[in-house]
Amino acid sequence: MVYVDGKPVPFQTAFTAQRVKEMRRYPNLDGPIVAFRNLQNLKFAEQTEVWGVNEPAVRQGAALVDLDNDGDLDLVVNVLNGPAEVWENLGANARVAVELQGLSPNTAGIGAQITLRGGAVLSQTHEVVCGGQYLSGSQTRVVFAAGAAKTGMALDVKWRSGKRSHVSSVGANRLFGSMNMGRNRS
Ligand SMILES: [Ca+2]
Repeated sequence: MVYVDGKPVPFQTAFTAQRVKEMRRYPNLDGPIVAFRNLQNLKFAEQTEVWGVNEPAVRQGAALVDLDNDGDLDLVVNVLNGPAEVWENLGANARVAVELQGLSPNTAGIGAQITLRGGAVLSQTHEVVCGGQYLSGSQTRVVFAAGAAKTGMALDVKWRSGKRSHVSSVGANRLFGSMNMGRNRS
């Protein structure tokens, strides 16, 4: 029981009344998912309407995951007071995917740095992370843009232990998942 204006009110009633009051004072600020294309010259071009992600809503967390296992990362977004959204990546550009298999307990290779050389740009590096995003966590699979390269790329992995793995003659549109060559420490 709480007291409102000196009168006893059940807690749930008071809480609901306060929430309604706040919602009226601060209405939703709906907006689109703002999307950009990397132009590879340190510039980005907005693609929000082109990619059809301009439906206004209040979205909070977003996670990248290859739901259909076709090698590109799809997008899952939660929506305030609405069903979650799943956005399929329909891009057909060549890519290289990597899924590390570390030793227990860090079986996903969290903290490892993966570098692809010779792809869309001279060098791309991505660190495998677990969580660290607002209200969401993405799949630990890492996807790089291969660009025009069909083969001849190289992958380097710097594990948390400091050990390194190397794969040469990497071809586009492949998933590399067996790189358990370094003991990881969480
Ligand atoms: Ca996909």
